[in-house]
Amino acid sequence: MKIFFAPEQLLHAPLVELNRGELGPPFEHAGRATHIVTALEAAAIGAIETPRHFPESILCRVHDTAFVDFLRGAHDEWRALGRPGDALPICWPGRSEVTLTPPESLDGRLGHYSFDVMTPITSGSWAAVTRGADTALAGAAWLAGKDGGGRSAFSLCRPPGHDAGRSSYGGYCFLNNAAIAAQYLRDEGAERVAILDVDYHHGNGTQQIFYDRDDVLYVSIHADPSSDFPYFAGYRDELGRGAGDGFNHNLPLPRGTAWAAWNEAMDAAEGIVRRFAPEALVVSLGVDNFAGDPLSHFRFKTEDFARMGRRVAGIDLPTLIVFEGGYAVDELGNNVVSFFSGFEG
Ligand code: Q9C
Ligand code: ZN
Repeated sequence: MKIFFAPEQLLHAPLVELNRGELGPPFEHAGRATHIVTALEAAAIGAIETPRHFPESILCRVHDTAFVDFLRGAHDEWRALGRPGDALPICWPGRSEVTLTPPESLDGRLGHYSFDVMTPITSGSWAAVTRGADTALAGAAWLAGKDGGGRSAFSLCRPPGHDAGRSSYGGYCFLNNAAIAAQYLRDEGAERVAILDVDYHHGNGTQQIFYDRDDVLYVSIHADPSSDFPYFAGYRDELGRGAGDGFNHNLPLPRGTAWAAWNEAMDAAEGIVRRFAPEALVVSLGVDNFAGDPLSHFRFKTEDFARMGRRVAGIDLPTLIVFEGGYAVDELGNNVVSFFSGFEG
């Protein structure tokens, strides 16, 4: 397997996370990525390559320029105000008082662009997330035959991306790595690109970015948002809009779902992808379906990720795998290695 990983991604280092009313250690931390790197090396899944730098303008193919500018400067602004620690929002526009203009105040903009309180902007966040995008883009370029090339690649991105929208961040995500990669594949000539999201959580950001489009299909299997994050998107009746009508498919499953029921949902997802006849597939891979995941409520065993990898390989398309969630740190490496043993098996 061709693997891309930029070590600068470790520079995003949140100090605390608000969880169930208490400040505690962040679930999304650099150790997630280092554990996976160690496991991939030990299992000899493939050589790990550092991605090249792509022009920042590529980010704006799927993200709003003002949003990108905000992310770049937010922590410097925070420090310039004499504040310690991580930049966190304190308030959001209420449903009936939405202003579409980002306020001048940093606190106003933190509330304007974020949608939750668990995604702090730290001093190293910008370096990390831009190199995360490079990691995804290097994988896409590999598929597109730009820098050598092949039929599959793994972009080990961290922090994750699929909750970040055109101009919104949250769910530990800042830049939408999978969306940036899918758009790059389009720009390099693929007529249709499918995104299959198998993270435990719905990828509300990816859905939003492509909701009006018929050239990028989004299909997601995830925990029912009526019980789980991101709560406000990911329902079955969200099918796309305008030209995009019929090109967004959500397959929510109840808490407690184990391999057999997930696999049936995968039958449906595969059918939807095949009917679309894409030239490339981007997989948002989360391993938070794992039974031992501290944030999730599915019941995958480590060997079920090999089955998942087998199913993804069976779709038989040029495939870029982009890493998303998974928080059972001690088992993360095993679960990712299991996926690739099935994918390549
Ligand atoms: N404070 C990804 O897995 N919510 N995003 C848990 C605990 C976590 C999920 C609440 C939602 C983030 C990419
Ligand atoms: Zn997740």
